Amino acid sequence: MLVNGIWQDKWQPVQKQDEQGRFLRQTSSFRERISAEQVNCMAVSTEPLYTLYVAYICPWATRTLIARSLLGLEEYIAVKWVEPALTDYGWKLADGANDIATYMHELYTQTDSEFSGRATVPVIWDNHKGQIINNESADILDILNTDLESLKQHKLDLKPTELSEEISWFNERIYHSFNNGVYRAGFATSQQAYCEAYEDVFETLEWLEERFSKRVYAVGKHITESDIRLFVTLVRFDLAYYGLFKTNKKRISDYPNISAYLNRLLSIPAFSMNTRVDHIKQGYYSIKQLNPNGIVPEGPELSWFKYLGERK
Ligand SMILES: N[C@@H](CCC(=O)N[C@@H](CS)C(=O)NCC(=O)O)C(=O)O
Repeated sequence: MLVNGIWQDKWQPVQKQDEQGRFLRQTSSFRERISAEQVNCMAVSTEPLYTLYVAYICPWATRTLIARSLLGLEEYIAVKWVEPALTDYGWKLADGANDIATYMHELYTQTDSEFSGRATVPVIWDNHKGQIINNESADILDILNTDLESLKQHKLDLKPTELSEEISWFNERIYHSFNNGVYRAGFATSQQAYCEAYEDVFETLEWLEERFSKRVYAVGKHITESDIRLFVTLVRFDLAYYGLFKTNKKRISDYPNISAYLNRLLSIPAFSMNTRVDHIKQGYYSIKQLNPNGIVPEGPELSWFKYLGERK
């Protein structure tokens, strides 16, 4: 991580803990939006004015990738990605993405030379100013859906006003217990903290299994932001969380209704084309604290790989 703009070489991919060994996620620091005036410039520009920097391993970054594809914003927002495994210098930009920096943390210090904190993905980068404008995936979802409304090539609203309350409720219901719940289990450093998280994860999965006995999508009758938020955790579960994070009471494949829902989403290109099994496995299993020898499991073989084609 960075302290006053200087990379700390004693860095470990371990997150903050409370005194009971519970994992605490850092809050995001760059929270700007894209103004109407900037949107007008984007509409007439011959090249993308913004770039999303992502990791395919990262569920938060993948939220933004799926939204960009679903909304048809590809020509306005470029994408650059990092290599799947975290290095001693944090995320390393992949070949072809490293024209302005070698590591993600350089984007943070190019924006704020005194930055202190973790150099996380996703970020949305202003190509002209050479600065991060936002590094919070929830904001970026909103930027793509709302600020860039007039640029969408697919007329889809990920948070329609009439469903907005239910979407926020659903998002809240799954965030602590499931999206972040798997991380709370994986990074817990006490049995108690792990057990609390494990209980939350499986209580939520039972609730979802029941919910999807009657529903096609998470909220309402169409795809919304809630489907994106749920999908990114579901799709990583059997590949990484079940083994590495010890959330191993059941696999997603053991829940028929949730599996059917996952398959339904994966049959949509915006979901399948932003799912990289190789990055997910290599990335999670490179976390030295949890897997010191770095061995990446060969399995599992999952029936939904059929949706991924060559991209697996
Ligand atoms: N609040 C952020 C969280 C992003 C986040 O935690 N990203 C992880 C990858 S999944 C990361 O970049 N970690 C690097 C680090 O912690 O140093 C968001 O949702 O955008």
